[in-house]
Amino acid sequence: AAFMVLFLAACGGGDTDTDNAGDTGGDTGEAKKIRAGIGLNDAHPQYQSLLKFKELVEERTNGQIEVETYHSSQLGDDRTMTEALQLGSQEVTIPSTAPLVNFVPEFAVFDFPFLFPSEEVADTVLDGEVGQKFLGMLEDQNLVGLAYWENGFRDVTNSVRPIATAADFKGLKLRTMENQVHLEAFQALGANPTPMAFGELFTAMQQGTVDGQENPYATINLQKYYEVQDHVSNTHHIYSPFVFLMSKSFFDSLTEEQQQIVKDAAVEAGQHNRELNRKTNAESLEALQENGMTFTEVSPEAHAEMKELVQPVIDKYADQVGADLVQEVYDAIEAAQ
Ligand code: KDG
Repeated sequence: AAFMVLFLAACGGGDTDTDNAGDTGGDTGEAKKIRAGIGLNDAHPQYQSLLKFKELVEERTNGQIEVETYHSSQLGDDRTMTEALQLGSQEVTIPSTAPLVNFVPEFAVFDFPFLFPSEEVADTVLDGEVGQKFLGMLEDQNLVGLAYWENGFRDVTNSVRPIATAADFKGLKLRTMENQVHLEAFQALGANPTPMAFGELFTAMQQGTVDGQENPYATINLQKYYEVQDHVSNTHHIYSPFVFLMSKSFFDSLTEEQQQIVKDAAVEAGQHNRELNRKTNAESLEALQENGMTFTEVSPEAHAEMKELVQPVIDKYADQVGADLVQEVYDAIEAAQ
């Protein structure tokens, strides 16, 4: 019932508002509103998990905090939404860590190709001391990192040729996220990459501005990229974390109890997100083939060659991140295995 009242209130149902005020505790003060936006569409596990966050927060605050959810870049892309959080004109977004490097350069370590060997190791490292240290770095940027969610291992698709080895990248126009490590890594593989916001990607592939892109299987399937792409390979070149971000000025305006509620809800909805995401990713490769894409397996030897080609890019950015911090991440990965 509380949900309905909020929904009606959000739709401008002024009359129903007062009728049901008692249900939400709405007469004890004005509800605070969280506008939460993401780039992926409403079929994606990220959005489904954002709905879980909404449910937990509205229930636990008895409607004192209302969550409005937006998908498909309705409020902007990862970068512009993060800027809106800094300005206080939006409260929540859940970007990939890659575009966050434009705000906190140290996050670039998570863009090192082939860094995490598995999702489980990523969970341990990100939820552990090192991962939390990176979240702490967001504060200076007027951002609060409440939890890591999962985007997942990324795989390349394109409409020119199947990719089995590094040589197959030659000359391919690939869209990358807005991140220098990704850009240079694909250049090192021989591709011709272009950074672009997620919301522009489908049209860019449709119009042939780019030949391909890279994203987890779930995204490729749920965003219907198979309509404009022919080939998919298990390049698994990068594990992409999401960060659940809140505007710091908004977070600071909450009571301590409310801060704890939003933090717990972000973590719990994040657990749900990881489970759902893994299940969806596992099911999506088959779905992609049913939807007409050819699947090409990258051999361990071909993976090793790709790794060798991108190593100079990793070395270059290890300097930027700082050798000690990079070592901390490597040690945590080692310890988690
Ligand atoms: O909602 C998340 C998206 O905005 C984005 O992070 C998805 O991986 C992504 C990409 O390729 O931009």
